[in-house]
Amino acid sequence: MKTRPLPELPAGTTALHQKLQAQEALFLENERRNPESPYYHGDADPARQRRRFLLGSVAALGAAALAKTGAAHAKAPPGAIERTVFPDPTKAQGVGVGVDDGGYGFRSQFETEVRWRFGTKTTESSWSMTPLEKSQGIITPSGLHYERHHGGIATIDPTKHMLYIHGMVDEAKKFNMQDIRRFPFMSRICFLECSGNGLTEWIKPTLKTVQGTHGLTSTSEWTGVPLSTLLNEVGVKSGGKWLLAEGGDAAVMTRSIPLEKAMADCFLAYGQNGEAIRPEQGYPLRLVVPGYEGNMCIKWIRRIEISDTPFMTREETSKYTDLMPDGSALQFSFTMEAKSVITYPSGEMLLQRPGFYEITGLAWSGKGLVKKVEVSVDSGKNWREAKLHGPILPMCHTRFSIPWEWDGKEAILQSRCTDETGYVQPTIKELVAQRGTNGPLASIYHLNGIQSWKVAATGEVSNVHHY
Ligand SMILES: Nc1nc2c(c(=O)[nH]1)N[C@H]1C(S)=C(S)[C@@H](COP(=O)(O)O)O[C@H]1N2
Ligand SMILES: [Mo]
Repeated sequence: MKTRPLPELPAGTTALHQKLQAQEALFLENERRNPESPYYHGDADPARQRRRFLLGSVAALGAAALAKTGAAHAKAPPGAIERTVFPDPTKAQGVGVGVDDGGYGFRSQFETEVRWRFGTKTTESSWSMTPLEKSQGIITPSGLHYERHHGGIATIDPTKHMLYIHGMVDEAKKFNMQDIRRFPFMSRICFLECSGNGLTEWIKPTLKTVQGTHGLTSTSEWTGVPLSTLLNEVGVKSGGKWLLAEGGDAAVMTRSIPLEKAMADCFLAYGQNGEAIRPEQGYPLRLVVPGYEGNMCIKWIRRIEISDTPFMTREETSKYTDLMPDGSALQFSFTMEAKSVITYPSGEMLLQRPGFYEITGLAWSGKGLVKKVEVSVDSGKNWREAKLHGPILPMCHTRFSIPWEWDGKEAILQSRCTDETGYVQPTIKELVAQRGTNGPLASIYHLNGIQSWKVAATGEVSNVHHY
């Protein structure tokens, strides 16, 4: 049965906000008890503390027995295999090569962060978000890349997959994956961002963590064929100005892309971070449109049609338009404007004591390079320029950091990105003034306003709106 994709957002702002808050509260309850989590708030529950003490003494008593049986186990989180933890790893052999990793490998059982799924009714039309709070450098591990599917994850046999290119071309052609792999390839590290990233945050701070407020963006190294190579192969007729990209999933997602952009830097990716692209990201082939909103990067791509006009698909008439204050809708708002966010410290973390902290975060711009990131710790009164860590690449996440001596008093942390065009990341208030509040959540798409995190005197960090 072919299912129609659900509407992008359930109607009713409050219901959605409440549902998301409840779901995130549950997630946080678990994280707060996990000593490996950045959200660890110590063991506040006295009953749990007592159990811990008892376990501690059992462990001391059992040390001799442990040496013989090699026992204590740590509970493995998803994406890890549970291995025995020896009190002294120098006194026991480690795990043999290839014994329990299936030849592929897993991360440490002590690393617990996972993607977090938004509270939609079905898992097929869903978002899942990257845990940015523990991110390091700029690459998102493939298993933590954010996901946005309108009709579930298509399962496609690469030996049967075809890409058709037709319309205003000299000769319509079809390519199988072997054909595509024979063309000269390219690799590029760039970000993808869902234009719905932050959609809950227009009216009031809603989600508590940076995963919730900003987790619909990730960075990968993508490998594939420039779209211009294939378009030259079929020969675009003069007058061709737009192309339609169509996905081979249940949603048959389609979007119009200006030919000029397609020829400039779009590419068809079959590789992600050194291996085949993941099913969630569009295996075996996806379109990458650097710097443009994520929904244009059609996954499981099976058809490209050339035309002289845009195709006016559902995704560019009903969805992915921006409702303006006068009731008109802005169409084809492709570019993801400059944005940044502090990932550490961020919402729901607990600073244990005053003193030194290295504030860090990510900045990016769909228009090119990040030129400057400034950080304020006093709600925007004073700004200091942060250090940008290499590699600094156009249309790519850029890591920044800045030292901070916390005096133990309430502080509001903010970051502000300036890109190479001179564009400065605006406040949320400025954006609301521009876009108005006609949409179901005020506005929906393209929220790139400055994020504020409040550090309370207790050390608790929370999501606030602060201008
Ligand atoms: N075929 C197809 N392509 C698609 C989608 C989809 O549902 N089907 N979702 C789009 C949206 S809205 C986004 S934000 C990105 C998400 O890419 P990711 O899941 O690899 O992060 O893919 C886009 N391409
Ligand atoms: Mo999206």
